[in-house]
Amino acid sequence: MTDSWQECMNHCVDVTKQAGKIVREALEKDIAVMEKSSPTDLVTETDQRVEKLIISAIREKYPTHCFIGEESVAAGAPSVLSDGPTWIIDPIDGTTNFVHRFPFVSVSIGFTVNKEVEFGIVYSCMEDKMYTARRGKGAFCNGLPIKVSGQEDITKSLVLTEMGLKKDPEHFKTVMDNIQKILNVPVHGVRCPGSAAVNMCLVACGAADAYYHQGIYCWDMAGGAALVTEAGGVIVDITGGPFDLMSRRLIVASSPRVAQRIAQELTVFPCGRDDAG
Ligand code: LIP
Repeated sequence: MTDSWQECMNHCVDVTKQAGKIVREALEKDIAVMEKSSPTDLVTETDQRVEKLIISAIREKYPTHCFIGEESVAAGAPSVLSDGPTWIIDPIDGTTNFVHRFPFVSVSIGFTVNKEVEFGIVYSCMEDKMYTARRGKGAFCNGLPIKVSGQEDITKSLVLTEMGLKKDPEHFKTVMDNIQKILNVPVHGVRCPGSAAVNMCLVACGAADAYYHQGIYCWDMAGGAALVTEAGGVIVDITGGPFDLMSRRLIVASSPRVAQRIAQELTVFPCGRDDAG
């Protein structure tokens, strides 16, 4: 029996390659930067162009499928996850990195059916690394299998997070306090690479042992989520409970033990939901 989602995944890899080529070419030219919700929430003409290209190339082949795209939602499209086949797209994850040519910039696409991630593709454009993961079939980087470190000891872990959400001073203080708590566990170190999707791929390939974040979006998480689980890692809610793709928060880790130990340290703050309307 043909696996129709595998056909979608093959198409997704082709489309992601085209998108990645545009991002790489744009890095060679002047980048005009626009602000979205705040002076630190950036968007470029390339984000918008790449999202349009991805959606039109997929819609042409799969006209009945649904889409949630970062720039489409910014322009007013709904962000609701249905049971139907849904493509969740971040055309440039790490836009601030892109603007500064800081080398973690990715195109991230996750594909869900019945609200479950079937596959995820993350192309780290400047590193030229194509990460792919299909449910039940493993995770790969440029075609070679990858796996998490398997680290169980938080005190031997390298932990990733981001300092994103700065608009609300109280939340920002919690973000900084949480980093301090994790550093005090102690861990080997904390890093903020600037692209949620790349962060998940770094955990998936064992270069880091965990990543946590409150205040991101489903398009930052969907592609990388498949990579982490297929590489043998875990993905849970920031509280340590079950992961919810629309909850805007997550912990991914090399082992359940490291994930739960991080959850134990973190103070949770309300960051809304993607599907809150
Ligand atoms: C970004 C994330 C990054 C986070 C930023 C932002 P974008 O996504 O990948 O990790 O710190 O606040 O959400 O906006 O570049 O797609």
